[in-house]
Parts: sequence; C-alpha cells; structure tokens
Amino acid sequence: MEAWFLSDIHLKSAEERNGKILLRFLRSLLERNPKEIHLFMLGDIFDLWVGGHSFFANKFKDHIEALRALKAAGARITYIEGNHDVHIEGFFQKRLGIEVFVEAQYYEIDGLRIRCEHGDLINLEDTKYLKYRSIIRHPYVKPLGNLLPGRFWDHIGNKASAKSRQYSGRHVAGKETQLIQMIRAHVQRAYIEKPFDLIISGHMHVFDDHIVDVDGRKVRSVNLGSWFGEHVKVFCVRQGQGEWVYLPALEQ
Ligand SMILES: [Mn+2]
Repeated sequence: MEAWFLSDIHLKSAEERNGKILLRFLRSLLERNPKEIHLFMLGDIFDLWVGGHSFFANKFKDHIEALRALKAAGARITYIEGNHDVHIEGFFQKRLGIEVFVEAQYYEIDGLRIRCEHGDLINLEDTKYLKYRSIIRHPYVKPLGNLLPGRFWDHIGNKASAKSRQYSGRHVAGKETQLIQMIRAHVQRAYIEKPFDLIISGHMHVFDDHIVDVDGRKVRSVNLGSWFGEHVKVFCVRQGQGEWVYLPALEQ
C-alpha cells in the first residue's frame, strides 16, 4: 500500500502555483497503481469550500475530474474537513464517493496504526476558534451550508481571506517553537483516547516530524505544515515506512 497525506494547501484558484502542483500530483497518482493507493486529504485543501454546491466543483473542475478518475481507477480517498472546507460531504461523498469525516480517524496500513486529523483541536489556547468551531459544526448550522448558494460563501470567504492576509505572514513567525510544543503535547492526549504508531495532522502550518515518548512508548508525530513555502512536500507511507516526498516545482 501507498498512503499519501496532504493538507493546508489553501487553494484560492485552480490556476495558482499550488493548484497546478496539486493537479499534476493527482494525475501522477493515476499513473502509479491506483488500486494500491490511499489518498488522505486532511483539510484546508481549498481556502474555501462550503456545502455540497457545484459552484466550487466548477471552480476546481480539473482537480475534481482528477479525483473522480483516481477513484474510478480503484484508489481509496479519505477527506477530513478542515476549518476552510466545511460540510463538504454533499459533494465529495455523495457525488464522488470519497469518504468524508470531521473528527480524527484511525487506519491500519501495512501493520502501522495511523491516526489522522486536521489538527484544529491541537491549540487549546485558541478559544476564539474553538468557539467558532462549535458554531459552524453545530447540527442546526450545517443545513445553511447547502441552503445558501455557493456564490454567497465564495463572497464571504474572499472577504475573510483578504482580511486575514494582512497578518497571515506574521502568524507563524516567531511562534513556531510554541506551536511545535502544542503539536507534541496533543500526541500525549490523543494517545490516551486510542493508541497509534503514527499521528498525522495539519492546520498549524509548521512542519514537524518527531518521535514522541508516550509512557515509554515511541510514537511518530508528523505535522504536514503548509504549501506556502518555496518547496512543496507531502508525506507518504510505503510498506509501513513514512517519508517526506518533495513535489517537483513548476517549470518557469
Ligand atoms: Mn486549518
């Protein structure tokens, strides 16, 4: 088995650099052995996707086509929602047959027990976000994702991201050590819920790959970082071994 893990691409358009890199990556999986592939999309793949609208599917139609082809060729695809892609099962699950979750999931791949999640529950100090999460995840709010049109959400999302862009660069800088501590502390809490050998998360936008000692047991913790850097890398588990794989840059 070959399991591929990606998150936090925050695609705003299909045409931007990372849109092209992602499309080429998805198509490259089709040329491998799709029946042996399990693709994990661990949230915030899109900078905004709300509800089951085809509005977003049209915006990213080549990517959706590539996912559809990959699925048709026998690959397994799991999508765990982030905080930028919410209530998406109306499209991804119903139309594409991709399994969609919100909370952490467990898989056993070639004997390796893997917990994967978006990672938006790692930072317990972010009370503002946790409150926001409890609202957007509320069962009464969920239908709004589908009731209000995709164009409406797109408009809201563009406004919100223009606002957050002002300080997104500074968001991580200088706080890396603190964020990494949180990622590793989360491993301890998560392990108590249910044991694993490898935990893979995103959301924090800091790469971290560390062996954490949990009561004398060694578990590996990987945070996928983001696609905002100069080079794009994804995480792959092959024959029970996890490794980073750099995706080739676009030709100038
Ligand atoms: Mn996130």
